[in-house]
Amino acid sequence: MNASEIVHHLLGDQLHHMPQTMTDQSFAPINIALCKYWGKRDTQLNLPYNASLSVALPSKGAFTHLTVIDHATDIILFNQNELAPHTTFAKRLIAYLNLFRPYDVWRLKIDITSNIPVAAGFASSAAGFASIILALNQLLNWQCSLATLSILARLGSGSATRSFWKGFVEWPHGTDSNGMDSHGQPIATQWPALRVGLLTLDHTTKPLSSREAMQQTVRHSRLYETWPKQATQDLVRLKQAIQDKDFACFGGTAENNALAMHATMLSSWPPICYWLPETLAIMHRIWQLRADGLPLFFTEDAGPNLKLLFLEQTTDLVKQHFPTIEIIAPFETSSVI
Ligand code: 2P0
Repeated sequence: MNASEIVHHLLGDQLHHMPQTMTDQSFAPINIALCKYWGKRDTQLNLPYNASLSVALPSKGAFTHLTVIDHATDIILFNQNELAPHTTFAKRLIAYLNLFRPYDVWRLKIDITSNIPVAAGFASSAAGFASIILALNQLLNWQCSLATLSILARLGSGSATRSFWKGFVEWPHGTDSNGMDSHGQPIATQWPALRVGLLTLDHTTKPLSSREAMQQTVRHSRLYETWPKQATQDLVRLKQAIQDKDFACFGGTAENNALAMHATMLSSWPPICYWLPETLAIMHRIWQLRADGLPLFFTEDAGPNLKLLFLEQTTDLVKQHFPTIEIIAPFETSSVI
């Protein structure tokens, strides 16, 4: 099935629902991958070669507000700025929305607000597409399960699959060619002492999108063939480490997984390198601090910024070493999704 057929299969008669006039604000958090999604077995349905695992940051993400408008075209606002219809993101978003209105032409004002830097490796598209599908579910009264919404969000962006739950979320690669078994699944175990520190080294938009980088790596990196095997092993180790609250294994596996993903990018041709000199300098500082006894690890996505992984009891030390860090407690009970 193609994306349109998947939508028909999952929503059926609900595709005839007419929208209410507006939605309340729908929010979805960003998720930080500890075992990365890197490479697609199906580029249209965003089906991955390997399973991945993330942790949600409940206070960071995207808010979407939808309003039905009497207008010839959709209007897209991103952080209060209107996007021109010919921009890459606007075209991608409108093509995505068209999947959900095959019978009736209604136009929307799509008002998205994000409290994270966009396209700088902070998983902004995941939160964006997840919040959009949550808003559509509300606007069109689909009453879909989160698993179904996760599949529908995947059609917009793969990593959005994991942005529907608090805490740790696994995204199995699945074996079904239509991807019906490839959606987010929450992991019940909590880890209240876990801390994620966002270290923003650069705010600028990345020159190559993660979508393009992923495709180029699959096609042109000789290291890529080792990647799904490593990711499969890392996922098992991470789940066990979460279960055992074994932070050394957890942090070490996550860091190694991120570096292995970047190794596939560096070994593609032409090479892809998201690291800045500052990124590498911070990596060396973390390795030195770890050698000196501080249990501190990092992960990095398709951008130069680092996410530090540590435990509550080392917060003051981490702040001393990295004064600009923004610290999130993913399992804090006051953080509401
Ligand atoms: C992840 N990333 O697991 C990995 C790690 C970036 C590095 O998922 O093409 O924007 O929309 O499915 O979801 C970013 O890729 O790609 C991503 P598409 P997406 O978080």
